[in-house]
Amino acid sequence: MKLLLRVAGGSARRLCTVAATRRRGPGRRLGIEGNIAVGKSTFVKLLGKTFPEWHMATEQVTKWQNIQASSSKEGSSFRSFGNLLQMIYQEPSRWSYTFQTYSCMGRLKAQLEPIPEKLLKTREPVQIFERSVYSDRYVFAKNLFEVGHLAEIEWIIYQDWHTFLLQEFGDQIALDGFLYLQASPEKCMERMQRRGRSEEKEIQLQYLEQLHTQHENWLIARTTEVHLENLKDAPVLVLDVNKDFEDNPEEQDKLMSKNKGQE
Ligand code: UDP
Ligand code: D5M
Ligand code: MG
Repeated sequence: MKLLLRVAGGSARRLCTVAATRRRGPGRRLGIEGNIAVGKSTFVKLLGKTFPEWHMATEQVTKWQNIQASSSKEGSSFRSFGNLLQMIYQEPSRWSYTFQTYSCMGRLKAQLEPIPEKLLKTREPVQIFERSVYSDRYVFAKNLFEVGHLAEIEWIIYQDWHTFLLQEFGDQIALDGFLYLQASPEKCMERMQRRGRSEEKEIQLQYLEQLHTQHENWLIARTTEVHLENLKDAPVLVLDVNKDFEDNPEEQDKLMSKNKGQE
């Protein structure tokens, strides 16, 4: 099945159609995937400007940087219990499993959110998710296990509840396809350094290379074993973002009009 992203340029009105529905329910739901600092948030902002009627669910990085109790008692509502993003980079073997439980829960909640009322009124409701419960498992958790930061017992337990939750929620959380922002690990390194998140300052090129390979295996070569039927042939639109697009209208137009649907 083809994922088709068509942007009619020339006039002020742009038209985007994503044809790939297998999921039941109204509208289209797409995941934006890609390596650290490849440009996902920048791309989501650009989509938001181009298609203001679409709904964007951005990654909850600030939540990970400042863990709060969900049911804080009066007076303690702003207490921070730590910076989980910093903790996973400082002591990955200690905090990887904890990180996976928290990030996956957040992504699950985001994917379970009902379609916003105002979106239902549009002709073609589109929801965009910056990363997904799938990249959590098939990119990050898998890699953390392979490099030894998740113990085998943690990986087994993780996969057990991940599969269970995804099967239980089924169509409610399913996505219709993915936009894979692809760039070399070197380019991601450059952008990550430009962004300068303090938690990420020790990240080595090797880690970005590992994550790049995980993305490629999952979304391009399709050699990663996935455990849900609807994920096996999910459509993937690959966008090459090696060239900077952030402040480059010409590159932005190219990206928006690209149609590289894959069977
Ligand atoms: N960026 C850039 N050129 C681009 C896209 C992004 O220099 O064409 C910068 C952006 O300003 C940010 C960094 O790269 O400082 C990472 O981008 P973003 O946060 O969007 O990446 P993400 O981690 O969300 O994929
Ligand atoms: O990703 C945000 C940051 O969070 C980046 O440092 C990667 C990290 N991240 C995101 N998801 C995971 C999981 N599941 N495990 C470990 N680390 C994760 P960015 O690409 O900057 O938007
Ligand atoms: Mg981001």
